[in-house]
Amino acid sequence: VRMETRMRNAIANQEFVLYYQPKQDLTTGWITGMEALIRWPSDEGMITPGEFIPLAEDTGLINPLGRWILFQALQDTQIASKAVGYPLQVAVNLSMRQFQRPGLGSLIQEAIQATGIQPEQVELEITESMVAEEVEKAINTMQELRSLGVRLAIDDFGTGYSSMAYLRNFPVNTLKIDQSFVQDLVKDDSNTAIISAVIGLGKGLGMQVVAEGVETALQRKLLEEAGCHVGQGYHFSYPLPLPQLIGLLKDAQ
Ligand code: G
Ligand code: G
Ligand code: MN
Ligand code: NA
Repeated sequence: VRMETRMRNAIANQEFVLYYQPKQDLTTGWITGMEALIRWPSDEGMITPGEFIPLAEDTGLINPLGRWILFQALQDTQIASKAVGYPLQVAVNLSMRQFQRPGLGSLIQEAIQATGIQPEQVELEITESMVAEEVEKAINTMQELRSLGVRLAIDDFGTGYSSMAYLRNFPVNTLKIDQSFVQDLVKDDSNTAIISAVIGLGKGLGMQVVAEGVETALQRKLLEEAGCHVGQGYHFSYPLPLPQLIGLLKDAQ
């Protein structure tokens, strides 16, 4: 069967699953929220989003799938927040096509109302390449989203088109430093110049700075010393199904 048909059926049959990777405040050690990462369990094992998100984009299936992701992520966050007794933040990745589609604001508004989540608990992740094409239009969309009270993050920062000059015009709350920068932090004497500069850039613009792909205690330590606010990566936890995430959050309390 064609992949497209399989995907269409999988959406209808709710075969997709959201995993959640915790984010830790590096100063307090508290888990303040998590990023939703989609998974597709199949007979041949997990199909990764790297394999099906591009196809979902090309076929337009990202629209029904993206809608499901938003509603599910916000609902799961409500469940997890109630289980632990404090409001968690959830970061949801948007794809290019979702970001460019008219009506995204209404969709997000609808998901907020349906789940009763506070808008400030929701962070939408976009990438540099999504805003590079038509910058003015992208800024308008970002402003519309911010007016709903949700947060915005630039994901994979440092890998895309260098929109550095535009960055200060983007109404974004968070800068997520790409994991390639974090992976360069390998030795005690390793040069932290680049990552320190990126952290300084984000902080200078008043953004929360999140480091992705933190895999070791040393990386965590160097990031904290460089003033990074939040860490995410295998050092803290792999992405987990909701029940395991709730278990981890409860153990951490
Ligand atoms: O979790 P990781 O391998 O599995 O994710 C691979 C890529 O897929 C990343 O670039 C990530 O941003 C993207 N991705 C993961 N989940 C989602 C999602 O729910 N929506 C979109 N648009 N992209 C996602
Ligand atoms: O593009 P985006 O940043 O949304 O996707 C994050 C990707 O990084 C996902 O595929 C996720 O599973 C993966 N990931 C999360 N933590 C780590 C980590 O510590 N190391 C590596 N190599 N990948 C990670
Ligand atoms: Mn992301
Ligand atoms: Na990223």
